[in-house]
Amino acid sequence: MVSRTYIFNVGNFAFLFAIFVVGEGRIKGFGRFYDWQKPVSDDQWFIQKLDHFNGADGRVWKQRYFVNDAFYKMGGPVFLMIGGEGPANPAWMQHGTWLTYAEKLGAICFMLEHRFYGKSHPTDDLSTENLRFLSSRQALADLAHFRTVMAETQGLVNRKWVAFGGSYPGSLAAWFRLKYPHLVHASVATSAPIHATVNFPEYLEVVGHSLASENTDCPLLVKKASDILIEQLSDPANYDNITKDFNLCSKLEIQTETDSAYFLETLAGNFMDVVQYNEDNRGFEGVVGTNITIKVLCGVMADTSLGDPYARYAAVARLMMDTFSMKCVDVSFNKNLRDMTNTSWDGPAAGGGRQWVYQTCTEFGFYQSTDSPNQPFAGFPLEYHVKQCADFYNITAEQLAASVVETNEYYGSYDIHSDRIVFPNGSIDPWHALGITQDIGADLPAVFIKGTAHCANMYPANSKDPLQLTLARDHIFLHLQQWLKQ
Ligand SMILES: *[C@@H]1O[C@H](CO)[C@@H](O)[C@H](O)[C@H]1NC(C)=O
Ligand SMILES: *[C@@H]1O[C@H](CO)[C@@H](O)[C@H](O)[C@H]1NC(C)=O
Ligand SMILES: *[C@@H]1O[C@H](CO)[C@@H](O)[C@H](O)[C@H]1NC(C)=O
Ligand SMILES: *[C@@H]1O[C@H](CO)[C@@H](O)[C@H](O)[C@H]1NC(C)=O
Ligand SMILES: CC(=O)N[C@H]1CO[C@H](CO)[C@@H](O)[C@@H]1O
Repeated sequence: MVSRTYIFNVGNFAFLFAIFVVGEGRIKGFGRFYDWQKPVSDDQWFIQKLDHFNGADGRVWKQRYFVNDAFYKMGGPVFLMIGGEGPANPAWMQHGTWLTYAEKLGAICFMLEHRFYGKSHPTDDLSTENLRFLSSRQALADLAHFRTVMAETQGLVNRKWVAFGGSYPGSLAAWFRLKYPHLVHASVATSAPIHATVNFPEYLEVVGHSLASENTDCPLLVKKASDILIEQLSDPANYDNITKDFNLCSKLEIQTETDSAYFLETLAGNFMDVVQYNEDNRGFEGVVGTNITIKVLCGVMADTSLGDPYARYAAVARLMMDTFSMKCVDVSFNKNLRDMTNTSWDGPAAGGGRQWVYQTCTEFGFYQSTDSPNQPFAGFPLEYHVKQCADFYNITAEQLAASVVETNEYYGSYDIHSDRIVFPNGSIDPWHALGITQDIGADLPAVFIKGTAHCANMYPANSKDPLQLTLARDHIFLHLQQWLKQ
């Protein structure tokens, strides 16, 4: 699960949860279903329908999945990790808290890659025409079909299936239980945004609070820096200096509001990424830069030896570039537009950017705008995000608004009528603002973890984890244990 930083040079997208592919490692092989000599992180392929909602369309494609039956005990449950808006990372078949649960409960573990991400290509390309087969509803129907066929072919019909997911797949885990209760016994829906909304200004409010939790001056310094920068942008005479200060790949050009919004969002993205993943144990996924934390960024912002807040903001940008071994940062919106409209599977945004932004334009919104006065950033308002739906996919603001309303009608938003779903969330994570952070009922519990970021409870335990995180993992396990007896 990569931050946005991996897929794009610098994060310009609301990547909730993308996934790194690391090729390393083998886990114990299979005795039962597969050639035991094969490493279990080998790609497996499932024949899937293209369109679940049109019986007259018989087209099929191959969906990637992984299996690990090292912990399976006859009669044990089946764990299904739901893939999200990036390639499914086989590292999760070897690491992660869900495997600790699997070991204790004797579960067999599957992970299904989400359609249109990674190697799961339902169509020849990513044309807007083809992307109409990309939706959470189709993805849930993929899960249902996978679950049904695997149960029959692998002798798992009478087993209890448990769905896991973090971030957008966390929402899918909750909705899978909600919409297909006969197929899924229980779900762990981590850091799941379950309310769709076109505008999501609360995201940056939480980023501000999370920075303040480190140092109350930190968001104020960021605001000062952002204000100075915006003032500088008003005079093209400053562009040479800005280009140098922020190590831009080519001379800054601001011709439209979109150009400046894209530039400012790119710089704010440094803070958004770090806050979203603060101190999460993501090293096993091959993620670099996990030592860049809120503490580090706020340390730079408070360092008077670096100059004024503007100079410190530039120092943060350079620190991020060094960390990710980038020579320079590209802030040209026109280049981004070319990348995002490239429909090839080899294209520069095919790692997930083109697909995920399409899902935001047709289902969720989730636009992290600067529209709230109670946050430190400025310059990338809702209109800027909404316009991209038109620029990239010819989707109007009216279509976007209507589809977000429909998403909430279909899934019920916060009004979840179900049971056996647990909703872990982290207080530092900006996404908790759209999540379930208070128990809906005894069988729909929230686990709100003070001080942790996005999906913290899913990563492997670490001796440095705060006590409340360890307790949260145990708490989730107790729910599962109890539910599996029902
Ligand atoms: C650009 O930076 C240099 C060196 O810091 C400074 O002397 C110069 O005045 C700046 N230019 C503008 C237009 O502010
Ligand atoms: C983070 O780790 C990298 C590599 O281990 C190191 O080069 C870098 O100095 C560290 N950065 C900080 C801010 O600790
Ligand atoms: C799309 O991206 C691929 C791979 O980078 C490139 O070869 C191709 O020329 C691009 N297509 C367009 C239309 O730019
Ligand atoms: C954009 O969509 C409208 C209908 O919403 C259609 O009339 C128009 O041809 C489309 N334009 C492109 C470039 O696809
Ligand atoms: C901020 C917030 O919503 N806090 C709630 C989180 O969930 C717990 C229950 O797990 C509530 O007690 C908190 O009030």
